[in-house]
Amino acid sequence: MSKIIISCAITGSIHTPSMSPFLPVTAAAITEQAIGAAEAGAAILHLHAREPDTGRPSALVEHFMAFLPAINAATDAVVNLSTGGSATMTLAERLAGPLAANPEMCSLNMGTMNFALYPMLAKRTEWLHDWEEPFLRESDDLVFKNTPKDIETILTRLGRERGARFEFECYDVGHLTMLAHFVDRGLVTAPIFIQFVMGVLGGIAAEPEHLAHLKQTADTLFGDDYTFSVLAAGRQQMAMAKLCAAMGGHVRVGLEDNLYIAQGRLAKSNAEQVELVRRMVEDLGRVVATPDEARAMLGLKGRQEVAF
Ligand code: KMH
Ligand code: ZN
Repeated sequence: MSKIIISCAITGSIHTPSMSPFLPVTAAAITEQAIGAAEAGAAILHLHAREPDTGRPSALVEHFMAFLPAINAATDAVVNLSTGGSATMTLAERLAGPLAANPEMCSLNMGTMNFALYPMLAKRTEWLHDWEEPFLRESDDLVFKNTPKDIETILTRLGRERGARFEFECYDVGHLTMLAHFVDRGLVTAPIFIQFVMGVLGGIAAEPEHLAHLKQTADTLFGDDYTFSVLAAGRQQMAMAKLCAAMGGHVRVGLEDNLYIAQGRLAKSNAEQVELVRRMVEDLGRVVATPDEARAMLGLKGRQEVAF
């Protein structure tokens, strides 16, 4: 089996500050936790930006630039910026940070979908900030827009024009067909890095039989041209990571996807999750890839090409 790439998604735009005191939202906290995750073994850092005083998801370039240089100075980890941002943002807003920062990697979401966050309302009634409750409640009538035109725009402006390569986030089997369509159009080239995103309400559930089906479908569509990873949102995060590692895949952890380290126990940092998944995959006999080994496996352009 290949060396295993551990990705860590540091803060995201799904969880809100009231859900965990350990969710990093300031530039200093995002920086500190990204460095800690890299030191624990994460080869790829997946990053969103937030408004420092309220923790609200932000599309502002200044909020990305408040932490990117410090992270880049302190680690050689691959920086992977979100083009998903938040489902509340326009595509132009979602692309502002990545276009300015010119990262080695970006996420790319392979289909329009529901992205239901409102079930998390059931867990609390008190909120630190006014934006949190409506942000979650209004997700019942929100479309996370990723049309073929949007996908082509991202592939062109960040891929062809700036040399970024992608974490193709596939939340369902049909997203794999869409990805194959863009391979057929010549807009996606090997090595193809597919992130099976499981457990989001609006996408495929985080169940072993679905992971097996996703992999079997990807094997048929992409053969030796792809490599796969899994992220499971919520309580299935570590179980699905372990299963995926046993299947020869890569893994993603981080507080973007799950706030807990065990049932009922909040993770105190992203590094805590990286340390746990590292122990798990090494117990399975997998060897963790360094950032440069990940660059070689994924065909990345190198740190010298970024703009931060
Ligand atoms: N925050 C979600 C709306 C990505 O980073 O591209 C989508 C997301 C995936 O986080
Ligand atoms: Zn993300």
